[in-house]
Amino acid sequence: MTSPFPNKPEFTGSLYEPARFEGAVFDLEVEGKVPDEIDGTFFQVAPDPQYPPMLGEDIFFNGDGAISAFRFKNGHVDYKRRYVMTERLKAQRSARASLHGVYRNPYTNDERVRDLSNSTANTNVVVHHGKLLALKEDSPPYALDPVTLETIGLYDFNGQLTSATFTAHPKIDPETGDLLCFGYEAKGEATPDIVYYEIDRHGRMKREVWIVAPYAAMIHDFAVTENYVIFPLMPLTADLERMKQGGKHFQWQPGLDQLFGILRRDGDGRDVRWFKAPNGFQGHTLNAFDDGGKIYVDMPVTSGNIFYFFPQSDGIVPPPETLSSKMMRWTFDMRSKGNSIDVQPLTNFACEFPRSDDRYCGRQYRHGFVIAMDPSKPFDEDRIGPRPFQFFNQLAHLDVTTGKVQTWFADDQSCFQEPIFVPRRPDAAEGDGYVIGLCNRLRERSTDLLIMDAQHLADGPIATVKLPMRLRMSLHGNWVPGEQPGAV
Ligand code: V55
Ligand code: FE
Repeated sequence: MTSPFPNKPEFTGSLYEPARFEGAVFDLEVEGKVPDEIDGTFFQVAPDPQYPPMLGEDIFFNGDGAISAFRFKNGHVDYKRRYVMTERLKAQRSARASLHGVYRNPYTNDERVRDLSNSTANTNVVVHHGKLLALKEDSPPYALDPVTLETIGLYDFNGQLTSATFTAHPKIDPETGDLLCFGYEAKGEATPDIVYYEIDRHGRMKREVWIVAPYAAMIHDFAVTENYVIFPLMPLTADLERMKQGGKHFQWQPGLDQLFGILRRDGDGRDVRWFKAPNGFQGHTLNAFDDGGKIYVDMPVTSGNIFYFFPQSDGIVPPPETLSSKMMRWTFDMRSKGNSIDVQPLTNFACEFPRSDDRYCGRQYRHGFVIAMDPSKPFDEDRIGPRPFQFFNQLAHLDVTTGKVQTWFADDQSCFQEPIFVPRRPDAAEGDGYVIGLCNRLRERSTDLLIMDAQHLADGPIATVKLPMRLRMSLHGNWVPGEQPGAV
């Protein structure tokens, strides 16, 4: 590589300096004891730029997807990491330079990649019908071999995918194993079209429903209950003219409401209703369920734009410390005629990257796990520098039925990445099991994988799995039980 990464927060510090390696470590070092009953693989993905940005600057969301796989067996953990060999990464490697411009603006890319997929495959990884799918919401998935992490290629479900895009936040129906998923900007850049799909455990398309949103805007995560689909339309709009002029894909709109498009799963989409709440930033879904008449969606919300890299039209972004953020329960009354939403807080603190026991996805549930930020806790700013973007210094367990919260704070240098919940056994009670997640030691510039008893987070980790290298900040991942991930 003939030039260094920019000296900017997106590329520096122990959380954001690119890691860039691929490789494997057999039998990671463990402090404490990894329970023998944890048997399966934790897959997750990080944006990790292969090359310094062509335009001299870039956002975290535009890094090339690098997948980590932690294989648990008999108290041992083996590790493997490989990049998704996307069309764009292959082109960059042969040019030995970045060829890509502004995030999700193909008009700013080098001519040499004009006809290639723009996907970085950097946001989430799920296993379904035997394939590891690496997801980015601007494109169809990339399929990989779940054992070797070898990239097979762009995957359109054998021709069944009719949309240009596919979400990074599909759900798996716990009863049927169906993949519940969608695309937004589904007819191409900045289109207001949305498609909802249900794909069965063998990869066959079962349901396809198209709707049109009031305007083109980001729908990052969504929710599915037994009877309904809920699309949170964020006040981050997309505009083709702006893109053609070299501008950003998304722009924050402080004058727009938060919208939620709701349709019946078994309908044709003509029943879609758009509920609204005052301007705010919808985060990731913890879980959701319905009781026939009312729908409950648990999701953190922030009072303003937390994506500082997608400012409003006058360039303004609110300083993060002026924003407030909480986990909220959004209740939609489908029997009402109006379009208002009842919103009640479930926490009094800021949290994100929420996870629940996936066996209860879309069903009435009790246990939630999040990473949280307590600004009153000590932080070694003298040696580390200011807290980086997406800094979370606590792990928390929420009982959404009682409001009880258990937290764990490590120390003045540690921060957490998104955890997963792993049931103790396939038939264990809801929330009985382990919370597993990466923890970055910012002063030591190292990364550990922590294993916690899900019901006793406050006791701290029961095992600390030491990685001999630092991992960059990642996004999402999932647990796949058993020896052969993806066996159908
Ligand atoms: C998000 C992340 C993305 C993206 C769009 O966290 C939204 C939200 C990693 O990329 O492209
Ligand atoms: Fe996400």
